[in-house]
Amino acid sequence: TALLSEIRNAILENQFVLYYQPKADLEAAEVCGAEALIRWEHPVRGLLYPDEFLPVIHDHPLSVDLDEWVMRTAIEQWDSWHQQGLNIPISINISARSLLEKDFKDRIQHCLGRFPAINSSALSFEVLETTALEDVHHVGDLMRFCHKLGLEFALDDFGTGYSSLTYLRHLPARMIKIDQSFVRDMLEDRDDMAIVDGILKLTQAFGRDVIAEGVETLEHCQRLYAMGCPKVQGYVIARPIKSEDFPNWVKVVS
Ligand code: G
Ligand code: G
Ligand code: NA
Ligand code: MN
Repeated sequence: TALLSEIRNAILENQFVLYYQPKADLEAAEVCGAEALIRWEHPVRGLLYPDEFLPVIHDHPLSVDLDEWVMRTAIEQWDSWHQQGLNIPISINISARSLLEKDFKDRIQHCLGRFPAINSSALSFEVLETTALEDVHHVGDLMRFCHKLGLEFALDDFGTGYSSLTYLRHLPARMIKIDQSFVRDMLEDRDDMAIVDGILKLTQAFGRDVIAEGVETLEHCQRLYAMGCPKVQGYVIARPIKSEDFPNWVKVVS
């Protein structure tokens, strides 16, 4: 389609940008990470969000090219912030297609090799739980491979994949991200609260780290903290921030 070639062109023309949403550790009272979220500065249509273009390249080889652009850009960003005195790990979202691509390991090593200054703990990958479940053994193997390089994985939108309980043991992701759909209504909805509580107990039993997504109010923060979930991401901390504004935001909240 026309949009496909427009996207291909937009990668070459550097029309994509990454915004960064902070992750907070309420216990340590610090910013413990930032998730890179892509946007398209379209020359005619203005700023476009992922839901307007990622579905077009779902499962298409272009999504691998875009992921590679994101990886390279996030590493450069980390390096630039590092030079400004910040040391904030960046996570990037990896598409299903990249993950299942045979040369993904080579791409990672190639990318890291081009930036010898980067500490591998500065970068981590987020993978949708539903994607990981498509090929648990392959993705589990990839996670182990990356862990040896020092790169960690997070299982994103956790709780939406239904098979969480049985498959978690085959997926050695360090971090579990509780899907925002459960977090949003947990204070009013007993079922959602039970799911959040269940995920927290599960991650604890499996020795994984956990963060709640889509946290919008202080009340949510207090409740999550009391339940043993001090890590939060969501509008209550900040909306996704432009890369050039990020260092100043960190300075203001620190
Ligand atoms: O803020 P937001 O609208 O950016 O993100 C919507 C969804 O798009 C998120 O659920 C996220 O999984 C996905 N997404 C955001 N940025 C990227 C990216 O750089 N690569 C991939 N593959 N997915 C992304
Ligand atoms: O699926 P993933 O978790 O990668 O995507 C995060 C998405 O959720 C992005 O679209 C981001 O802009 C959005 N988001 C982040 N924090 C909040 C929040 O507190 N509330 C809502 N409604 N959306 C959020
Ligand atoms: Na994601
Ligand atoms: Mn995410």
